[in-house]
Amino acid sequence: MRRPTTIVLAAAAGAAVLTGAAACGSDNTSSTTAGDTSAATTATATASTTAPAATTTTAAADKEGPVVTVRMASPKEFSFSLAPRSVKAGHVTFTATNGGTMTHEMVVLKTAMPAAKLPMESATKAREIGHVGEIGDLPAGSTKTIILTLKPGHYTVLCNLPGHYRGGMRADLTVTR
Ligand SMILES: [Cu+2]
Repeated sequence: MRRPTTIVLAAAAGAAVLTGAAACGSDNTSSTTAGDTSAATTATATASTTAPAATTTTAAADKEGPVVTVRMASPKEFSFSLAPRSVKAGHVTFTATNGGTMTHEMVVLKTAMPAAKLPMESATKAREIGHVGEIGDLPAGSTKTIILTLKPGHYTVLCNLPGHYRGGMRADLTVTR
């Protein structure tokens, strides 16, 4: 029944990490953390003191994941660019800024189709195959953010307001393991 104080601290830190992981729905993060916590419990007092600090840092970095900056309507009204164009799988934060003079949107599709080759739903809109998330109407001059959980693969990001996809508002995004 005698438990060193450090073990208690390790368990508390582990619980905090699990709570954070549950909030953004990542099974990977929580299972990894559980493994680390039990390992820490059986390890020496010295080892368990360092382990929770490391896992807490990882969970914080995982929470929002890499950030993709989406530049819309700048420098031209139908300009559309992503930076970076390749990110790691998991939670990905999209921050979209509409630098133009009309409303735009940002739709994320998981599809092998290159951004420039989507099938058309009508004369003015692309078909939204593999839709995984979107920022709806984004007024001129505003910025919005969404966090999506993305699996590895090819994605097309576009504005699908009538005529905007054809106008050039589309970009490829690669998600790696
Ligand atoms: Cu648009």
